Amino acid sequence: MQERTLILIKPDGVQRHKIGFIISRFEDKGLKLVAAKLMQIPEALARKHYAAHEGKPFFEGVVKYLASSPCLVMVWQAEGVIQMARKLMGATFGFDAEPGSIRGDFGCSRGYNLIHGSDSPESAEYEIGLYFKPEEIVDYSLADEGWLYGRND
Ligand code: IDP
Ligand code: MG
Repeated sequence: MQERTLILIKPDGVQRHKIGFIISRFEDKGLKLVAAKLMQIPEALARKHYAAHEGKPFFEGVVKYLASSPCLVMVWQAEGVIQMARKLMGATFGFDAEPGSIRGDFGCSRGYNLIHGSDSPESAEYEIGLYFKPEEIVDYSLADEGWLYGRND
């Protein structure tokens, strides 16, 4: 069963010209892009996005960060995409994220971290609903899906 995840290229990723590199990682992995838009996220929407972190010491800071400059907002789809995307992203901040991961390769900040990815099916559903209407998500097959997602059983 294919699932979907919300991926944002955050303000530093857009400003640091990393859109192409980051999308390449997802395409190279074989994941399928099903929705995308560039947008300046209003502060009220950033608060909803990070609602699960309300009350934590970094909440106001991360809300300001997300709303500070445009983001590329995307939905990616594949079986197991949520966990695969989290692994491609790496640990929360570049200073201790694994080399080979997006955060590990492209950043060393302890505040900015280039990318957001949903952490569970429940948060993916909530987060996708904040940014996209159902009809804005494109349902299609990749021509090589049989090879990309093939099994032996
Ligand atoms: P994640 O993005 O790896 O899932 P979360 O713990 O869900 O990390 O935190 C959400 C976002 O809040 C992080 O991506 C980061 O931008 C910010 N954040 C998390 N912890 C801190 C912190 O200790 N200081 C500053 N910002 C933080
Ligand atoms: Mg998170």
